[in-house]
Amino acid sequence: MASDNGVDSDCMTITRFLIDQQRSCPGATGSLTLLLNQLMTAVKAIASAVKRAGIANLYGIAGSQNTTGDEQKKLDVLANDLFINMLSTCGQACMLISEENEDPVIVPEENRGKYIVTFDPLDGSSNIDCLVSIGSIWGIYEKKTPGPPTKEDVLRPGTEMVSAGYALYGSGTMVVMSTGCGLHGFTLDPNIGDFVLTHRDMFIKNRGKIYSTNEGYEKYWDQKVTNYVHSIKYPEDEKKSPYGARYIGSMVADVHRTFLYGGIFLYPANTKSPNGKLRLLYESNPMAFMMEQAGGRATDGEKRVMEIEPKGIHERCPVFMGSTYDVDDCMKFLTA
Ligand code: P6P
Repeated sequence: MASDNGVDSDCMTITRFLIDQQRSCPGATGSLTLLLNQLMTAVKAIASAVKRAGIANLYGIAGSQNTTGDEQKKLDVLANDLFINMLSTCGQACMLISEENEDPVIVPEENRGKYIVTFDPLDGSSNIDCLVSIGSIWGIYEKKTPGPPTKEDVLRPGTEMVSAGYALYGSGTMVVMSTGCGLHGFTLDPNIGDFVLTHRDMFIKNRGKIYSTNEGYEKYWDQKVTNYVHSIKYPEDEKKSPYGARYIGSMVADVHRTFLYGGIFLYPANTKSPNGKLRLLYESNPMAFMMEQAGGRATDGEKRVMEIEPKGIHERCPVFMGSTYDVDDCMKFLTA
């Protein structure tokens, strides 16, 4: 409980929460806690840069392009540098997979640890200049093979992840993460410059009233996707009201709302993007890991996203995720 001067003398920070969780995880050495602490430093620095962007002239195109040809904005470059510098110097990671880097970043041998981190350092960056919420997404694997890290060490299904999380840079800054023991949300308290637990044991409703997708692409969708979306916009039962539509175009913001309010987020494959747009290793898998921890579902239209065997580190996949009953209803149309 906050005392008079707005500081809770017994606040549950992320670090304290992770140390508590570590105690109940046999064999935990504190290595993941140290890695996540460094990751939080990157997140706090990005949050500060996002808030200052307009004043500090961090908007605008940095001139370079990332692996998928997106124009890189200055904040994208800064966020990527922060993730790489914080994670490659903490002695807990051996390889980093970033949306912004064509090839894996191999940590110098003297700094290597046992974890592999996949991340999108600033997702939704096309929204930066209009102040719409953006985010960072990450997934963590433990390297299981001897010798120097290679791509094969991370081309594994999401079921082998040990942790996943996202940061949301919006009206406030939140981190939502899981280490496999439930999904928990932490809010940045500017009074102490640290994240404090505000959403313990997040669970998604088994059915919502919101669908979230870019309907501008309906022309390119498979008919089965159109049939599903039509079914929730024009319910057969006259007494049922249609689902509401909410789409921000920033995955972290759209999925965060889905966690809190329920419903379904979908980015289907379409004739322009035969595998969908979202990347498996550092967008869909981390979100799928967290969605299942929160009691939700995440599929690619056929199977669990986390069962996909990746072939490439920048591979894309279709995504249908959210409340179990909503995803199950959607799957009935997709598999009809
Ligand atoms: P579209 C942002 O560029 C992003 O990678 C995700 O954050 C978001 O969900 C998606 O693309 C939006 O894509 O095609 O609807 O603009």
